[in-house]
Amino acid sequence: MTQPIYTIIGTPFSTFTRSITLALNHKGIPFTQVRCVPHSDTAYDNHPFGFLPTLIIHQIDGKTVNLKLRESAAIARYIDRVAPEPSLLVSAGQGKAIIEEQMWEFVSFPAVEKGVVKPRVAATDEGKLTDSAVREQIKPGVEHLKRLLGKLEELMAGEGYVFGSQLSWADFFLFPLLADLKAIPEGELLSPRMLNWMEKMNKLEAVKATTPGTLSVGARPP
Ligand SMILES: N[C@@H](CCC(=O)N[C@@H](CS)C(=O)NCC(=O)O)C(=O)O
Repeated sequence: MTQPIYTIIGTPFSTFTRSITLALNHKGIPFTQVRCVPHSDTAYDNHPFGFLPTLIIHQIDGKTVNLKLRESAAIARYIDRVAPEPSLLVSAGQGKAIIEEQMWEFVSFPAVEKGVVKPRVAATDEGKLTDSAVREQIKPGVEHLKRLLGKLEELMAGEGYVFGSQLSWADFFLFPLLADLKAIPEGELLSPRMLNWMEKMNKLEAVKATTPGTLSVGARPP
């Protein structure tokens, strides 16, 4: 069997990495995944700041290049260019999009992981605090996240995917974050609209293929 021409550097536990592997799976692009955590030697070997993910493009037009592409937005643009179909872009008029670039507003929501999911998981794994003590500790993050989720929902179409009937990068960037959130007690913040959307997402083959190794099934990195 020939080796895939793409390698993704990053643990399946990483939400940005999962956004990219969701798209690779959805578009039927074979890849190898190297599981590592941010700021590990492997991460630094492939990314100047030790972040995840990096996409290694081994060949271009049959020529070996082993090019390292960093930043998930850059990787998404590359994937769209080499594999435009099935499209993950939205057109003006889809869902609440007035212009197509609004889709890219959905690529980064640090409030989910930094303020809530990471401290909750760290406290749970440490096992020293009661649930109510953890809740007290992360209260400001939870309040902030509550407001963010409300605003996010206002930007989403009333039903279906983030932009209605068209599955897009917005879904693939948002889903890993909210799937993690759903796995912890603060998942109670998710509204019926968000939960319906997640149910729809869970039916996708790409979501099923990228679930192992994530917090949503209780895994830990790498
Ligand atoms: N802007 C980067 C962000 C990637 C990112 O934050 N990845 C996380 C893992 S999901 C990471 O490497 N975090 C390390 C850190 O924040 O120090 C991208 O879009 O690729």
